[in-house]
Amino acid sequence: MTEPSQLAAQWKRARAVLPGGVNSPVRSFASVGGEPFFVERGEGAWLYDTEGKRYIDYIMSWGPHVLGHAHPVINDALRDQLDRGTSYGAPTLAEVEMAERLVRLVPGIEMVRLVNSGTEATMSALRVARGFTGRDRFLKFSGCYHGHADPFLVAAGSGVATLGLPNSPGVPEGAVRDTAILPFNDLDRVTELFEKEGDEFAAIILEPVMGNAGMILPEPGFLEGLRAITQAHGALLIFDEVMTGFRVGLGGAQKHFGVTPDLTTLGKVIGAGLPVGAFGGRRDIMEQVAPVGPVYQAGTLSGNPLATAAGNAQLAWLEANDPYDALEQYGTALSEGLVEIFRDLGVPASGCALGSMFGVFLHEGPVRSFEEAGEADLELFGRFHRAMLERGVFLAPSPFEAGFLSVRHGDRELVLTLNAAREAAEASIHGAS
Ligand code: HOZ
Repeated sequence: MTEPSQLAAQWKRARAVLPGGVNSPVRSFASVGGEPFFVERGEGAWLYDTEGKRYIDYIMSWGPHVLGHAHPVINDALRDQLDRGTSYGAPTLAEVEMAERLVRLVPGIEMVRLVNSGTEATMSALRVARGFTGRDRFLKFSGCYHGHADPFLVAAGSGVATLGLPNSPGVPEGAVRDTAILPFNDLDRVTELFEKEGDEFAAIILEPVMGNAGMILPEPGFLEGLRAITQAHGALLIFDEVMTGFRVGLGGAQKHFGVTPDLTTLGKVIGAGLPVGAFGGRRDIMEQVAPVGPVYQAGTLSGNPLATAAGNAQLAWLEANDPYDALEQYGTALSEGLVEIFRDLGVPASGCALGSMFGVFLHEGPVRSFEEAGEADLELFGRFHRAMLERGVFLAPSPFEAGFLSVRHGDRELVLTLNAAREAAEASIHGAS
């Protein structure tokens, strides 16, 4: 048990050597206020802090733990690999196994390259799209986050939006000169842009379900429309499924919505908590990647044995058990419950759930874009977040994030969460904590 004074001292120690005391900005609680806790351990649906307090976790390391924290299947796979070494810088059959599984399950992937993070996956996919088409420009949608590589750091949702940063200093103008931005779900604007300048575009990249601006679903026809527009103009369609891959269902959002992109990026979820990412797609495009083709991409730790061991174990479990309907039932009950609690108290709210992801906006809805997400009551969300934390529920510390479930979230966690939410909503609306 850590004394409060000890916790303050630990934060001081952290802030002295890490910017903001953290290694990724959104962890700092900058937009919701209050102090983060230090994690001591995770088990199933729960996190335990260094003060001995526990929380129902709806972040799940921002996606990876579909099986919950410290699942025996993952731990056994890691232990088995540990005894055989942690990195070789040489090929393994576990990489081939993971690639085969991704090719089998994700409709748009015929060939794949494993990397170390979602950021690496998206920056590499963009390079491949540019190399393949011989064009430089690409379109992204405001609020879609594609990692922190320079060309994507415009209207990037997630951490930058959380901190109120429109763009990041340090990104040269030249790096974003070829980045076009439009609002999500606005097919007319995309059509208009591509009618004028479509033959300059290498790609359209998007999160098929936005998860870095809160959770926003594509409207019927949006993904299909983007598929038709890119095909008509010789541009590639890239689905960034770093969040949605193996989260909304086994084949990702592309399988769920029946729209197949040319390239797909995957990330943390395929590593079950170990650092990993992947980009893959049509064979003719992926054959542009070195050493088969001229588009360079490399990494000492790519396809790391621990990451592939954990990832293969999680993906095999998911393929064998297909838990997504049950997860979606929980997510629907949770998002509908939260919306009802706020509406009963006179606060506009809306939400959705798909597979193992869910989201709630303090906005009457429907929320169709990042612009509309910004109209939600962000201050009330901050107070609600703190009140939930006091009651042992850990929501993402930003209104611009989706929530993540695991197969270890059950009826008990749902009831505890909604009971806490009733109290927390009342307290946050009426100013008490
Ligand atoms: N993209 C994730 C959340 N939006 C990453 C979490 C982080 O930024 O630390």
